[in-house]
Amino acid sequence: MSSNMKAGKMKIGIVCYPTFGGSGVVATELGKALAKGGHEIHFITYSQPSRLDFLNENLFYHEVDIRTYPLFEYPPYELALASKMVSVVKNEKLDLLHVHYAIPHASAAYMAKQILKTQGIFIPFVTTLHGTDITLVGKDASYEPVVTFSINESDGVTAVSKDLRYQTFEFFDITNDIEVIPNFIDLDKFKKQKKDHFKKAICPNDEVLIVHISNFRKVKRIGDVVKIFNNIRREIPAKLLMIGDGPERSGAEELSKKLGIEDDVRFLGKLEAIEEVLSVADLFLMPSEKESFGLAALEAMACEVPVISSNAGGIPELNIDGVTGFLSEVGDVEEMSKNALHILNKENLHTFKENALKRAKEFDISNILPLYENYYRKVIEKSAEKVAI
Ligand code: GMT
Repeated sequence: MSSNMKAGKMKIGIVCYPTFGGSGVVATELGKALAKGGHEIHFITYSQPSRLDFLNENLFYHEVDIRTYPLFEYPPYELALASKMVSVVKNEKLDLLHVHYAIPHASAAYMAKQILKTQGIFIPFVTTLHGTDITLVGKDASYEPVVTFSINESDGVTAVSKDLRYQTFEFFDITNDIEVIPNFIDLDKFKKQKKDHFKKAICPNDEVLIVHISNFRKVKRIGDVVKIFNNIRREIPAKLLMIGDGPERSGAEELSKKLGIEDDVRFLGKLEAIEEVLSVADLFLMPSEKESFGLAALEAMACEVPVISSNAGGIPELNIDGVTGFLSEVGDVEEMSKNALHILNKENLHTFKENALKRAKEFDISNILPLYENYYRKVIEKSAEKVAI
């Protein structure tokens, strides 16, 4: 136990993908909030997390050195990560490691834990499951045995929705408990801002503004986004902003051209200040085939934007049908379009916007942060008891 821990504060190492993906965003925002709350936070990643953009005396960043060698066609990242975790735990006297996204972070943490044990250092680790580490990549035979093992060997496991917890028990032979701690939002950052000039620039004739944000992977069903927008645009003047990038982008650009709507669809690529775009949006589209939680939808709701989504995965735990937006079966473009027009009707829009914000407030970071803090303490205490036996 560190001296910090005695004062109620913990020293925590956070491992995540430092990219624009939802798991990296959650890990980074969680670390920032914990640091603001007085805990000492050490990020261990291969590059600076994209949202790690503020200075705090309790926040540290350790870069994983990935050495290449002519023999390696694939540099062994997991080994470099485990070695870095060993040195950070030792040098910084951490109380806990928290790894986000099971592959390969949970197995690297397990390896670090075993190495440290041989040196008389006992470090517990918590694994947070985010989605595709379970529902897509994780259950593939090429990773499944390692994922099952490392979930079962974690000192604590959390999932970002009840559905993801359920899917994990369905797909894997899990003997460990899984705690559901939903994703969260910082309402000081994600709030509707006055950006009238921006709205005017995109929608000069007072068109409604539809927004989609994702990593443009197949599971996001980007084609459905364009088709829904096409149906909306047939009925009312509208513009679509597509934010993010990924393998499905060029196909969606092609589809917009084929439908003759390319002048009303703008692909902006990856953006940092998405809350500014969301501030002027009227509707958010998330027709995903898989979605463990739907963080991008929560970010939209916090900016008072209702959501048209599929009913995949954990989305129904966030978006309430007929209240904050609507849910449809995956691929039901016609129903999604009809529901979008219902929301966009001037008589309904205001109520949906209000409801979206009200719902988002339930996921405010101030409600979720204590769940992580209490869970960490429970895991640290339980593992200290085990060591003492
Ligand atoms: O959505 C993605 O493909 C990115 C992915 C990630 O791991 O970075 O997102 C997953 O984690 C997010 C944060 O917990 C969730 O909000 C997303 O729903 C989840 N994505 C999927 O399950 C497809």
